[in-house]
Amino acid sequence: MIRAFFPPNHESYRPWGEFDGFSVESSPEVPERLNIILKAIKRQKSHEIDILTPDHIEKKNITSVHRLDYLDFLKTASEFGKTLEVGIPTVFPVGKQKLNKKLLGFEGLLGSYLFDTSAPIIDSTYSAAVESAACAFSASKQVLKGDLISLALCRPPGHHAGPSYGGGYCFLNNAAIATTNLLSKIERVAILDIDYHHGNGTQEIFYNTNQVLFVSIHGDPKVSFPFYWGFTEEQGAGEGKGFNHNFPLVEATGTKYLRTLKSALEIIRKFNPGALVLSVGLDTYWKDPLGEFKLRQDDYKTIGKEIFRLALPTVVILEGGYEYPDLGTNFLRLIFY
Ligand code: Q9C
Ligand code: ZN
Repeated sequence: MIRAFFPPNHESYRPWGEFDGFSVESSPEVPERLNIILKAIKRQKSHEIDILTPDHIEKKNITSVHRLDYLDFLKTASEFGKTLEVGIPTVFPVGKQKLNKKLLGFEGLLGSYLFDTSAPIIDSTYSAAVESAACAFSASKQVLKGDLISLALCRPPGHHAGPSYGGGYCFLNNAAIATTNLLSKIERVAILDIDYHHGNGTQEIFYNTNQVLFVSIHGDPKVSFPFYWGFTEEQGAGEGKGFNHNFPLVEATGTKYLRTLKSALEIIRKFNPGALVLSVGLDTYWKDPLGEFKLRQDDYKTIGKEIFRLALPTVVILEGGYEYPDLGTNFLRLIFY
């Protein structure tokens, strides 16, 4: 039996929108995304999947990844959001040396904790982010208890969130929270991030450690969000040097993608990890409004087959994917190939 954790109140979080360079657009990171995946899971009969709500996550299991001041900011800003309607940064402290956050007002805090306009603070932001993180944490607990695979149907997503910042629809790094929990019992954990966008937050969180291998296949940052991260040159630092691998691609089709995936999986095998955290984004789909890759429905089966040939205990974390109704079926194709 496979356990899938979902955040029971995720529908209360409907992000307001984002500035995309020309105009304010409504956000594609909507409750319907998760509902369509849940529906697809309930419809399928070939595997027994238990859909569960996560246990409460303790604060210490979030602050093991995120700085306390950032967590406090999310909480207070969300409370503020009850009266303010929406908090979105418009001015960023680019070039400002030694930023003393204690001096900042609300607008200043927004611009120093959020790196783009896509992660709005509304009253439900904090509770939704914590529930989503709880899903990842619960899924990782199950794998530590012996489950071979456990699913965290996270919403909002997490891989763009760093130690003290959010952005790209993300607030808390669900994959990093799961990984950190796995590290309490497992010496080496590999993270494979197959979302269309580079998982800059996850990369930064584990950049200096050799206990976590981070491998990502994503749209080339020259033309793709988050633009400042995801280059091949970023290979880790200090003890973590050589434990970060980026595979930026321009307009990949299935064949090109599969070739890259095989190199990525070879690196993971050599690392010989005790567990895998799989950050799954389905925005690599040809119909996705955000991604520029051209993956087809059947490609997800091949991708799943290749990944699960690693035969590692795996925590699956949902990241992006904005085309529905195929979102749910593509997710299932990847997991059950
Ligand atoms: N007009 C994830 O997939 N900006 N995040 C997109 C579209 C933000 C993607 C602009 C993209 C964030 C988890
Ligand atoms: Zn994405």
